[in-house]
Amino acid sequence: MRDGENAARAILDAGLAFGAERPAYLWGDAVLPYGALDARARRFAAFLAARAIAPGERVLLVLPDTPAFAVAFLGAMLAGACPVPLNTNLTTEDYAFLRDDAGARLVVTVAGHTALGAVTQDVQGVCCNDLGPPEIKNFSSELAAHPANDALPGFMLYSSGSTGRPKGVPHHQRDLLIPSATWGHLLGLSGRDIVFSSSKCFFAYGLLANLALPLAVGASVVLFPGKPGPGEVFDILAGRSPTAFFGVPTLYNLMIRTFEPGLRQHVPAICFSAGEALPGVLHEIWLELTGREILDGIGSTEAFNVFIANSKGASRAGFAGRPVPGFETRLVDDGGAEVAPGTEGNLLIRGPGLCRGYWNRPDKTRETMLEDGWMRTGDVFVEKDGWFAHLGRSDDMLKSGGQWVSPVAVEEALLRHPAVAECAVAARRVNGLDVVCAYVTPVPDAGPEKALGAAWREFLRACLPEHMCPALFVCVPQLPKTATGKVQRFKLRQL
Ligand code: 3SK
Repeated sequence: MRDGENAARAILDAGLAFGAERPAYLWGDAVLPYGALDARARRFAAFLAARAIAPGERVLLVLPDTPAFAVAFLGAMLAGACPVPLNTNLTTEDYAFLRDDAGARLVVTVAGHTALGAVTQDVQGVCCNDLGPPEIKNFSSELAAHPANDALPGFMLYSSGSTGRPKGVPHHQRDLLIPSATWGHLLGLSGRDIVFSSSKCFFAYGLLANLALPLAVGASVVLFPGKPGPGEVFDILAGRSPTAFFGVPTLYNLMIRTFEPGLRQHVPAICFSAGEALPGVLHEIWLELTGREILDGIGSTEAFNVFIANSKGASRAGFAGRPVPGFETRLVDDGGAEVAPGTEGNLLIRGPGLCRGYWNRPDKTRETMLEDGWMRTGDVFVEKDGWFAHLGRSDDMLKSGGQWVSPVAVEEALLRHPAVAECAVAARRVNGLDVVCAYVTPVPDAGPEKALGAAWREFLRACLPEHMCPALFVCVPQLPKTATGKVQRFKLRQL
């Protein structure tokens, strides 16, 4: 990309190079071709300029997954403004907080949405239908793309983390183009692909899968405005024949539990998983049922990319994969010293497109963004022969008998028991001491909790060292999860 080149212009041009008629977005029975996406985004840019939205100004997007999201996101970037996609399921107070934190004067949403409660005398609201604000259809003006400027935020996402208030993660405009040249290249995505992601556009993973990766190569994207359950995903796989599916471990687990042999033919060649460590057992069962690998990987909002991933034909169950070409990795102890090979350590990464600092949070920036371009990911990994196994978030690691226990490793073993539908492992305080506790959702009609606990204890003793075996088993009807499907282990610790 040339210096100063507008990244939204570049990504639209990349898609348009395959022909204006090629479908960019498919949703319901409708299709939005690349040519129409481009025209709408340019009109949206002019529409923002007419509302005196300045370069670098944050524009909140509270939009479900329909083409209106892409029109508003790319249109705002074409105008040089900074789109800020937000979770569509927040409260009015949350939107007011984020509006003030981002210093936004414009909220783009849909009619009747709670986010309209954040509109004030000084903050405008714009309502969209599936294709963007109805006004832009007849908007006569179109804006030439505003040059990119690294001194201004190009787009910004909010990272909620497990606790504390959300942090704005600003990215330069050009960071939008890096994932396609790195992770997308590893996946081998091309203009022939049709992608579908269960993760929503307002999350980094969803924005990558629904916009940054596919548009850069002229692929088509199937959008689903709600939160798809396993049945809806299978309907889309059967009805739209995507060639690449981006999901999360919880959803793959549900899909495995409801899988029917007739669905095998509809499973795409690329099945990717991120958001949480994929238990190796899910990879193995999926491969057996569908004949397809699940490519696990790990990314972050701060990286706006996946930086460790498995690749097609060379995946390993139980491993997040190898560093994506372009990224460097280091595993360090709490003092920052490199750990010995085969020892667990905190993962640091360095590579193109990482966030340079949080929005108005110098304290958090200092903790996370280190010298020489290295960034703390907050994840603990162990490396074996170049392959990285994810042991959990550093906050979730627990100590038992003076030794570190990876909740991910215990969950992986327990999930292999036939009476376990889902499980999560966290420390629980008993008589002033932390003990390993497994929270389990049993399969239906699995039997009484006491007998199950005894069976699980015996099962794990046969495959895990003593210090990793949970001292307690607690049955729960469901596990607490974030909107992205990540288990909230900190909530379990509070039970
Ligand atoms: O949610 C995640 O962990 C994630 C995965 C891939 C890319 C980006 C993100 C934030």
